[in-house]
Amino acid sequence: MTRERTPTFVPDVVDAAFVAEARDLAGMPAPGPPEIAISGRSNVGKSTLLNRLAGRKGLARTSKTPGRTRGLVMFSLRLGRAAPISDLRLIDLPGYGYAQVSRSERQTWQPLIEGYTRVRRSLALFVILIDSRRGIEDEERQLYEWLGTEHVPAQIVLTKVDKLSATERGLLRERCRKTLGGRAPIMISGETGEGVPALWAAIFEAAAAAAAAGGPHLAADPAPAPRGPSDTQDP
Ligand SMILES: Nc1nc2c(ncn2[C@@H]2O[C@H](COP(=O)(O)OP(=O)(O)OP(=O)(O)O)[C@@H](O)[C@H]2O)c(=O)[nH]1
Ligand SMILES: [Mg+2]
Repeated sequence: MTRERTPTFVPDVVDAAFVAEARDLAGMPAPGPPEIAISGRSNVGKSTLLNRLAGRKGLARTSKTPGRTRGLVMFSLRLGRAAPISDLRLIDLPGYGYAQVSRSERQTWQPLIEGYTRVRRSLALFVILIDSRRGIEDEERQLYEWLGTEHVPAQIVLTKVDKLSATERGLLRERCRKTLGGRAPIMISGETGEGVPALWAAIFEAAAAAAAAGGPHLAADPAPAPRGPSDTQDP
């Protein structure tokens, strides 16, 4: 079953600030407001989308050079009174699948992403960005399934849809539904802002669900590391 979400609105972001960049789990700030993690391949548009959500062009660094975000970069947002929540955090995750990032560096940040995802009690929604021109590949499918086994709420977002025709969008949406099931993917352009209200709706829904559940997702015991998406992410 797929569910369409009615686009609501784009909240006023009254304050947006860099909090920290963590290169390991010990470097993460203490949990606070609900966290929305933004993941995806290098160059998919994570930082651009984060800036769009924050309503600030230069908050997260964007680049034509893939693989620039190396740590886990956290920003805090304070929302205007019309929004259902007042505070949240956005996490810009390092991009995967970029061959030029050295192996040793990959070995550092893949456990970082997995560790963060599994133990972070304040993680409310894990957003997987997919370039709409590439479509879903094995990495995304495995990541999505792994998040399911970890009980982490996930949302697929197709980026750069400004580059697709209406026909291409229709075909892609159908393909995603068939391949992934679950929630309908959200089609977004970080450049034009198209689809951003639907993502806000998903964020508010996830934050409300996390609050109703008494906090975050039910993270599994962090001790023994299971097979994670890193097993398959090397290009
Ligand atoms: N046309 C179009 N271009 C986009 C969109 N989003 C991002 N871009 C462009 O894609 C490139 C990469 O964007 P980033 O936001 O830096 O991508 P990223 O996923 O943060 O990349 P890494 O941090 O290197 O993993 C930049 O040149 C952006 O201008 C979009 O929605 N539409
Ligand atoms: Mg980036």
